[in-house]
Amino acid sequence: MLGLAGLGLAGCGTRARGQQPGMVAPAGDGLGELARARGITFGSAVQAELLGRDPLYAAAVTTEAQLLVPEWEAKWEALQPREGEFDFGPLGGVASFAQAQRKQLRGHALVWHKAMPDWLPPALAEGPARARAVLAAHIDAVLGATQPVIRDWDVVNEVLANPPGSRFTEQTPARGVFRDSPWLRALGPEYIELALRLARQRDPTLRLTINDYGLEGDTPWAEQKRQAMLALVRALLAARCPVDAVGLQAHLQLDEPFRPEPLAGFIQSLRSLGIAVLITELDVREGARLPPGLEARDAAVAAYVQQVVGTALAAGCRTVLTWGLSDRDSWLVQDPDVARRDGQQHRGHPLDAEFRRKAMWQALALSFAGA
Ligand code: 9MR
Repeated sequence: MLGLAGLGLAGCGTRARGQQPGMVAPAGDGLGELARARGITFGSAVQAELLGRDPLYAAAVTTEAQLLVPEWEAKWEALQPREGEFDFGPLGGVASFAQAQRKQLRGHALVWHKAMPDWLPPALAEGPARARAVLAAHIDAVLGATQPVIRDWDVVNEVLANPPGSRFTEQTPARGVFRDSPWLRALGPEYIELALRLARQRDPTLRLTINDYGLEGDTPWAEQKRQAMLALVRALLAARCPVDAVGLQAHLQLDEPFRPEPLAGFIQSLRSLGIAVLITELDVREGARLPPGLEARDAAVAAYVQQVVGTALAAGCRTVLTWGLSDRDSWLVQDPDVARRDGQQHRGHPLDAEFRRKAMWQALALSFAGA
Protein backbone atom coordinates (compact mmCIF):
# COMPACT_ATOMS: atom_id res chain seq x y z
CA MET A 1 0.00 0.00 0.00
CA LEU A 2 1.66 3.20 -1.15
CA GLY A 3 -1.04 5.51 0.17
CA LEU A 4 -0.57 9.25 0.28
CA ALA A 5 3.21 9.01 0.39
CA GLY A 6 3.13 7.04 -2.83
CA LEU A 7 1.22 9.86 -4.48
CA GLY A 8 3.74 12.43 -3.39
CA LEU A 9 1.33 14.15 -1.04
CA ALA A 10 3.35 13.68 2.12
CA GLY A 11 4.81 16.95 3.29
CA CYS A 12 3.36 19.06 0.52
CA GLY A 13 2.81 22.68 1.45
CA THR A 14 -0.36 24.69 1.21
CA ARG A 15 0.66 26.45 -1.98
CA ALA A 16 0.42 24.41 -5.13
CA ARG A 17 3.42 24.08 -7.35
CA GLY A 18 3.19 26.80 -9.95
CA GLN A 19 1.18 29.19 -7.80
CA GLN A 20 3.16 32.38 -7.35
CA PRO A 21 2.43 34.68 -4.44
CA GLY A 22 0.41 37.69 -5.42
CA MET A 23 -0.79 36.13 -8.65
CA VAL A 24 -4.21 37.39 -9.55
CA ALA A 25 -6.81 34.88 -10.64
CA PRO A 26 -9.43 35.98 -13.20
CA ALA A 27 -12.12 38.03 -11.52
CA GLY A 28 -15.52 36.66 -10.63
CA ASP A 29 -16.76 33.26 -9.73
CA GLY A 30 -15.36 30.38 -11.66
CA LEU A 31 -17.44 27.70 -13.39
CA GLY A 32 -16.81 25.36 -10.47
CA GLU A 33 -18.45 27.73 -8.00
CA LEU A 34 -21.34 28.50 -10.33
CA ALA A 35 -21.95 24.80 -10.84
CA ARG A 36 -21.65 23.98 -7.17
CA ALA A 37 -24.37 26.50 -6.34
CA ARG A 38 -26.70 24.30 -8.42
CA GLY A 39 -25.53 20.99 -7.02
CA ILE A 40 -23.35 20.26 -10.04
CA THR A 41 -19.66 19.44 -10.08
CA PHE A 42 -17.58 21.10 -12.79
CA GLY A 43 -14.00 20.17 -13.50
CA SER A 44 -11.31 19.71 -16.11
CA ALA A 45 -8.53 17.48 -17.29
CA VAL A 46 -5.15 18.81 -16.19
CA GLN A 47 -1.49 18.16 -16.94
CA ALA A 48 0.93 17.95 -14.01
CA GLU A 49 3.74 19.45 -16.02
CA LEU A 50 1.76 22.61 -16.84
CA LEU A 51 0.42 22.91 -13.29
CA GLY A 52 4.04 22.88 -12.16
CA ARG A 53 5.51 25.43 -14.53
CA ASP A 54 2.76 27.71 -15.87
CA PRO A 55 1.19 30.11 -13.36
CA LEU A 56 -1.51 31.25 -15.80
CA TYR A 57 -2.58 27.66 -16.39
CA ALA A 58 -2.53 26.85 -12.67
CA ALA A 59 -4.54 29.98 -11.88
CA ALA A 60 -7.20 29.08 -14.44
CA VAL A 61 -7.54 25.59 -12.97
CA THR A 62 -7.73 27.03 -9.46
CA THR A 63 -10.44 29.49 -10.48
CA GLU A 64 -12.60 27.38 -12.75
CA ALA A 65 -12.45 23.72 -11.72
CA GLN A 66 -13.65 21.87 -8.62
CA LEU A 67 -12.74 18.41 -9.91
CA LEU A 68 -9.52 17.45 -11.67
CA VAL A 69 -8.74 14.46 -13.84
CA PRO A 70 -5.17 13.76 -14.93
CA GLU A 71 -4.98 13.90 -18.72
CA TRP A 72 -2.12 11.39 -18.88
CA GLU A 73 -0.62 10.83 -15.41
CA ALA A 74 -2.94 7.99 -14.35
CA LYS A 75 -2.67 6.01 -17.56
CA TRP A 76 -0.89 2.69 -17.54
CA GLU A 77 2.12 4.06 -19.46
CA ALA A 78 2.63 6.69 -16.74
CA LEU A 79 1.97 4.47 -13.73
CA GLN A 80 3.69 1.22 -14.68
CA PRO A 81 6.30 2.03 -17.34
CA ARG A 82 8.16 -1.22 -16.62
CA GLU A 83 6.49 -4.33 -15.33
CA GLY A 84 6.25 -4.25 -11.55
CA GLU A 85 7.82 -0.76 -11.31
CA PHE A 86 5.20 1.81 -10.40
CA ASP A 87 5.81 5.52 -10.77
CA PHE A 88 3.33 7.72 -8.94
CA GLY A 89 5.44 10.84 -9.43
CA PRO A 90 3.48 12.60 -12.21
CA LEU A 91 0.13 11.63 -10.67
CA GLY A 92 1.46 12.89 -7.36
CA GLY A 93 1.99 16.30 -8.98
CA VAL A 94 -1.71 16.49 -9.84
CA ALA A 95 -2.71 15.11 -6.44
CA SER A 96 -0.57 17.66 -4.59
CA PHE A 97 -2.15 20.50 -6.53
CA ALA A 98 -5.62 19.08 -5.87
CA GLN A 99 -4.93 18.78 -2.18
CA ALA A 100 -3.44 22.27 -1.86
CA GLN A 101 -6.35 23.85 -3.77
CA ARG A 102 -9.02 21.62 -2.19
CA LYS A 103 -10.08 20.09 -5.48
CA GLN A 104 -11.50 16.63 -5.96
CA LEU A 105 -9.71 14.12 -8.18
CA ARG A 106 -11.01 11.41 -10.47
CA GLY A 107 -8.98 8.64 -12.07
CA HIS A 108 -8.48 7.93 -15.78
CA ALA A 109 -8.06 5.14 -16.86
CA LEU A 110 -7.34 1.66 -15.47
CA VAL A 111 -7.91 -0.24 -18.72
CA TRP A 112 -7.45 1.36 -22.16
CA HIS A 113 -6.10 0.23 -25.51
CA LYS A 114 -3.87 3.33 -25.75
CA ALA A 115 -1.12 4.78 -23.55
CA MET A 116 0.09 1.25 -22.85
CA PRO A 117 3.75 0.79 -21.94
CA ASP A 118 5.73 -1.20 -24.53
CA TRP A 119 5.91 -4.30 -22.36
CA LEU A 120 2.13 -4.63 -21.90
CA PRO A 121 0.74 -5.78 -25.29
CA PRO A 122 3.28 -8.65 -25.57
CA ALA A 123 2.52 -9.65 -21.96
CA LEU A 124 -1.20 -9.77 -22.74
CA ALA A 125 -0.50 -11.80 -25.86
CA GLU A 126 1.09 -14.52 -23.71
CA GLY A 127 -2.37 -15.75 -22.79
CA PRO A 128 -5.33 -15.29 -20.48
CA ALA A 129 -3.64 -16.35 -17.24
CA ARG A 130 -0.85 -13.82 -17.75
CA ALA A 131 -3.33 -11.12 -18.81
CA ARG A 132 -5.42 -11.67 -15.67
CA ALA A 133 -2.32 -11.52 -13.50
CA VAL A 134 -1.02 -8.23 -14.92
CA LEU A 135 -4.47 -6.65 -14.68
CA ALA A 136 -4.90 -7.76 -11.08
CA ALA A 137 -1.41 -6.52 -10.14
CA HIS A 138 -1.99 -3.12 -11.74
CA ILE A 139 -5.39 -2.59 -10.15
CA ASP A 140 -4.09 -3.77 -6.80
CA ALA A 141 -1.13 -1.38 -6.74
CA VAL A 142 -2.87 1.62 -8.31
CA LEU A 143 -6.08 1.53 -6.29
CA GLY A 144 -4.05 0.83 -3.16
CA ALA A 145 -2.10 4.03 -3.75
CA THR A 146 -4.95 6.25 -4.92
CA GLN A 147 -7.68 5.10 -2.54
CA PRO A 148 -7.27 8.03 -0.14
CA VAL A 149 -7.66 10.69 -2.83
CA ILE A 150 -9.48 9.23 -5.86
CA ARG A 151 -13.05 8.07 -5.29
CA ASP A 152 -14.13 7.69 -8.93
CA TRP A 153 -12.15 5.91 -11.64
CA ASP A 154 -12.70 5.28 -15.31
CA VAL A 155 -12.20 1.56 -14.86
CA VAL A 156 -12.58 0.76 -18.54
CA ASN A 157 -12.17 3.31 -21.31
CA GLU A 158 -13.43 3.11 -24.92
CA VAL A 159 -14.31 -0.58 -24.92
CA LEU A 160 -17.02 -0.20 -27.56
CA ALA A 161 -16.21 -0.33 -31.27
CA ASN A 162 -17.24 2.44 -33.61
CA PRO A 163 -20.15 1.16 -35.67
CA PRO A 164 -19.42 0.55 -39.35
CA GLY A 165 -19.96 3.64 -41.48
CA SER A 166 -19.42 6.02 -38.58
CA ARG A 167 -17.58 9.26 -39.18
CA PHE A 168 -15.28 9.06 -36.17
CA THR A 169 -11.69 10.01 -36.80
CA GLU A 170 -10.60 6.61 -35.59
CA GLN A 171 -11.93 3.66 -37.56
CA THR A 172 -11.77 0.80 -35.09
CA PRO A 173 -11.52 -2.84 -35.86
CA ALA A 174 -14.36 -4.54 -34.04
CA ARG A 175 -15.40 -7.88 -32.66
CA GLY A 176 -19.13 -7.52 -32.52
CA VAL A 177 -19.91 -4.39 -30.55
CA PHE A 178 -16.56 -4.46 -28.78
CA ARG A 179 -13.39 -2.74 -29.86
CA ASP A 180 -10.68 -5.12 -30.97
CA SER A 181 -7.80 -4.48 -28.57
CA PRO A 182 -4.98 -6.37 -26.84
CA TRP A 183 -7.32 -6.76 -23.86
CA LEU A 184 -10.13 -8.22 -25.93
CA ARG A 185 -7.76 -10.56 -27.75
CA ALA A 186 -6.32 -11.82 -24.46
CA LEU A 187 -9.50 -12.27 -22.45
CA GLY A 188 -12.53 -11.69 -24.65
CA PRO A 189 -15.18 -9.18 -23.48
CA GLU A 190 -14.88 -10.67 -19.96
CA TYR A 191 -11.94 -8.35 -19.34
CA ILE A 192 -14.49 -5.60 -18.72
CA GLU A 193 -16.24 -7.57 -16.00
CA LEU A 194 -12.92 -8.72 -14.56
CA ALA A 195 -11.59 -5.16 -14.27
CA LEU A 196 -14.80 -3.96 -12.57
CA ARG A 197 -14.84 -6.86 -10.12
CA LEU A 198 -11.15 -6.44 -9.26
CA ALA A 199 -11.68 -2.71 -8.68
CA ARG A 200 -14.66 -3.33 -6.40
CA GLN A 201 -12.73 -5.95 -4.44
CA ARG A 202 -9.74 -3.67 -4.00
CA ASP A 203 -11.72 -0.56 -3.05
CA PRO A 204 -15.31 -1.43 -2.12
CA THR A 205 -16.64 2.16 -2.03
CA LEU A 206 -14.96 3.43 -5.18
CA ARG A 207 -17.28 4.68 -7.93
CA LEU A 208 -16.71 2.46 -10.96
CA THR A 209 -17.19 4.26 -14.26
CA ILE A 210 -17.30 3.03 -17.85
CA ASN A 211 -16.12 5.83 -20.14
CA ASP A 212 -16.62 6.16 -23.89
CA TYR A 213 -17.05 8.58 -26.78
CA GLY A 214 -19.42 9.05 -29.68
CA LEU A 215 -22.55 8.65 -27.56
CA GLU A 216 -24.06 12.14 -27.89
CA GLY A 217 -25.04 12.86 -31.48
CA ASP A 218 -28.18 12.38 -33.53
CA THR A 219 -26.64 9.96 -36.01
CA PRO A 220 -27.27 6.28 -36.73
CA TRP A 221 -23.81 5.32 -35.46
CA ALA A 222 -24.16 7.26 -32.21
CA GLU A 223 -27.51 5.55 -31.68
CA GLN A 224 -25.90 2.15 -32.30
CA LYS A 225 -23.20 2.97 -29.80
CA ARG A 226 -25.78 4.12 -27.23
CA GLN A 227 -27.64 0.84 -27.66
CA ALA A 228 -24.40 -1.11 -27.31
CA MET A 229 -23.59 0.77 -24.09
CA LEU A 230 -27.05 0.09 -22.68
CA ALA A 231 -26.75 -3.59 -23.59
CA LEU A 232 -23.32 -3.76 -21.94
CA VAL A 233 -24.56 -2.15 -18.73
CA ARG A 234 -27.64 -4.39 -18.63
CA ALA A 235 -25.50 -7.49 -19.16
CA LEU A 236 -23.11 -6.44 -16.39
CA LEU A 237 -25.96 -5.80 -13.98
CA ALA A 238 -27.60 -9.11 -14.89
CA ALA A 239 -24.29 -10.82 -14.09
CA ARG A 240 -24.22 -8.95 -10.75
CA CYS A 241 -21.06 -7.22 -11.85
CA PRO A 242 -20.44 -3.91 -10.05
CA VAL A 243 -20.78 -0.77 -12.16
CA ASP A 244 -21.86 2.66 -10.95
CA ALA A 245 -21.53 5.22 -13.70
CA VAL A 246 -21.16 5.87 -17.41
CA GLY A 247 -18.92 8.69 -18.61
CA LEU A 248 -19.93 10.44 -21.82
CA GLN A 249 -16.68 11.84 -23.15
CA ALA A 250 -18.50 14.42 -25.29
CA HIS A 251 -15.70 15.20 -27.72
CA LEU A 252 -18.30 17.05 -29.74
CA GLN A 253 -18.12 17.89 -33.43
CA LEU A 254 -20.14 20.77 -34.81
CA ASP A 255 -20.60 18.86 -38.05
CA GLU A 256 -22.51 16.16 -36.22
CA PRO A 257 -26.28 16.69 -35.92
CA PHE A 258 -27.64 16.95 -32.40
CA ARG A 259 -31.15 16.61 -31.04
CA PRO A 260 -31.94 16.53 -27.32
CA GLU A 261 -34.31 13.55 -27.31
CA PRO A 262 -31.91 10.69 -28.15
CA LEU A 263 -29.33 11.83 -25.60
CA ALA A 264 -31.92 12.56 -22.92
CA GLY A 265 -33.57 9.17 -23.46
CA PHE A 266 -30.22 7.41 -23.20
CA ILE A 267 -29.29 9.17 -19.97
CA GLN A 268 -32.70 8.46 -18.50
CA SER A 269 -32.42 4.78 -19.46
CA LEU A 270 -29.07 4.54 -17.69
CA ARG A 271 -30.37 6.35 -14.63
CA SER A 272 -33.38 4.07 -14.42
CA LEU A 273 -30.87 1.22 -14.12
CA GLY A 274 -29.30 3.03 -11.15
CA ILE A 275 -26.31 4.24 -13.18
CA ALA A 276 -25.02 7.80 -12.77
CA VAL A 277 -24.05 9.69 -15.92
CA LEU A 278 -21.14 12.13 -16.17
CA ILE A 279 -19.79 14.29 -18.97
CA THR A 280 -16.10 13.49 -18.69
CA GLU A 281 -14.11 15.02 -21.56
CA LEU A 282 -16.09 17.86 -23.13
CA ASP A 283 -14.51 19.79 -25.98
CA VAL A 284 -15.63 20.82 -29.44
CA ARG A 285 -14.21 20.43 -32.90
CA GLU A 286 -15.46 23.07 -35.29
CA GLY A 287 -16.79 22.16 -38.69
CA ALA A 288 -15.06 21.99 -42.04
CA ARG A 289 -16.48 25.38 -43.03
CA LEU A 290 -16.00 28.09 -40.44
CA PRO A 291 -18.36 31.04 -40.13
CA PRO A 292 -16.58 34.36 -40.70
CA GLY A 293 -14.96 35.93 -37.63
CA LEU A 294 -14.11 34.66 -34.18
CA GLU A 295 -17.34 35.92 -32.65
CA ALA A 296 -19.50 33.86 -34.98
CA ARG A 297 -17.28 30.81 -34.51
CA ASP A 298 -17.42 31.09 -30.73
CA ALA A 299 -21.19 31.61 -30.82
CA ALA A 300 -21.63 28.40 -32.84
CA VAL A 301 -19.49 26.42 -30.37
CA ALA A 302 -21.38 27.92 -27.44
CA ALA A 303 -24.82 27.19 -28.86
CA TYR A 304 -23.92 23.55 -29.48
CA VAL A 305 -22.41 23.14 -26.01
CA GLN A 306 -25.42 24.70 -24.35
CA GLN A 307 -27.73 22.29 -26.13
CA VAL A 308 -25.72 19.19 -25.26
CA VAL A 309 -24.83 20.12 -21.68
CA GLY A 310 -28.29 21.56 -21.03
CA THR A 311 -29.85 18.32 -22.25
CA ALA A 312 -27.56 16.19 -20.12
CA LEU A 313 -28.16 18.26 -16.99
CA ALA A 314 -31.92 18.25 -17.53
CA ALA A 315 -31.76 14.46 -17.83
CA GLY A 316 -29.98 14.17 -14.48
CA CYS A 317 -26.25 14.37 -15.23
CA ARG A 318 -24.56 16.09 -12.26
CA THR A 319 -20.87 16.17 -13.23
CA VAL A 320 -19.30 17.99 -16.18
CA LEU A 321 -15.61 18.03 -17.03
CA THR A 322 -13.95 19.67 -19.99
CA TRP A 323 -10.86 18.08 -21.53
CA GLY A 324 -8.68 21.05 -20.65
CA LEU A 325 -9.82 24.62 -20.02
CA SER A 326 -8.07 26.57 -22.75
CA ASP A 327 -7.66 26.17 -26.50
CA ARG A 328 -3.89 26.43 -26.06
CA ASP A 329 -2.94 23.07 -24.57
CA SER A 330 -5.48 20.72 -26.06
CA TRP A 331 -5.16 17.53 -28.09
CA LEU A 332 -7.43 19.42 -30.55
CA VAL A 333 -4.40 21.46 -31.57
CA GLN A 334 -1.70 18.87 -30.86
CA ASP A 335 -3.09 15.67 -32.36
CA PRO A 336 -2.60 15.71 -36.15
CA ASP A 337 -5.70 13.56 -36.65
CA VAL A 338 -8.01 16.17 -35.18
CA ALA A 339 -6.11 19.47 -35.61
CA ARG A 340 -7.43 21.76 -38.32
CA ARG A 341 -5.60 21.76 -41.62
CA ASP A 342 -6.63 25.28 -42.67
CA GLY A 343 -4.19 27.17 -40.46
CA GLN A 344 -6.88 27.83 -37.85
CA GLN A 345 -7.15 26.26 -34.39
CA HIS A 346 -10.30 24.76 -32.94
CA ARG A 347 -11.89 27.07 -30.36
CA GLY A 348 -13.58 24.29 -28.44
CA HIS A 349 -12.78 25.14 -24.81
CA PRO A 350 -14.23 27.61 -22.32
CA LEU A 351 -11.05 29.77 -22.37
CA ASP A 352 -9.17 30.92 -25.45
CA ALA A 353 -5.45 30.40 -26.01
CA GLU A 354 -4.76 33.49 -23.86
CA PHE A 355 -7.00 32.14 -21.10
CA ARG A 356 -9.77 34.67 -21.71
CA ARG A 357 -13.32 33.49 -21.15
CA LYS A 358 -15.24 32.86 -24.35
CA ALA A 359 -18.85 32.31 -25.30
CA MET A 360 -18.43 28.62 -24.42
CA TRP A 361 -17.63 29.68 -20.84
CA GLN A 362 -20.92 31.64 -20.80
CA ALA A 363 -22.77 28.68 -22.30
CA LEU A 364 -21.59 26.45 -19.46
CA ALA A 365 -22.45 29.08 -16.87
CA LEU A 366 -25.93 29.44 -18.37
CA SER A 367 -26.41 25.68 -18.50
CA PHE A 368 -25.53 25.40 -14.83
CA ALA A 369 -27.82 28.31 -13.95
CA GLY A 370 -30.70 26.63 -15.77
CA ALA A 371 -30.20 23.26 -14.13
O1 9MR B 1 -5.60 14.43 -24.45
C1 9MR B 1 -4.83 13.26 -24.26
C2 9MR B 1 -3.50 13.40 -24.98
O2 9MR B 1 -2.76 14.46 -24.43
C3 9MR B 1 -2.74 12.09 -24.86
O3 9MR B 1 -1.60 12.19 -25.64
C4 9MR B 1 -3.59 10.93 -25.35
C5 9MR B 1 -2.87 9.60 -25.15
O4 9MR B 1 -2.60 9.39 -23.79
O5 9MR B 1 -4.83 10.88 -24.68
C6 9MR B 1 -5.60 12.06 -24.80
O6 9MR B 1 -6.77 11.93 -24.05
C7 9MR B 1 -7.73 11.01 -24.54
C8 9MR B 1 -8.38 10.37 -23.34
O7 9MR B 1 -7.41 9.77 -22.52
C9 9MR B 1 -9.43 9.35 -23.75
N1 9MR B 1 -10.40 9.94 -24.64
C10 9MR B 1 -9.87 10.67 -25.78
C11 9MR B 1 -8.85 11.71 -25.32
C12 9MR B 1 -8.32 12.51 -26.51
O8 9MR B 1 -7.59 11.69 -27.37
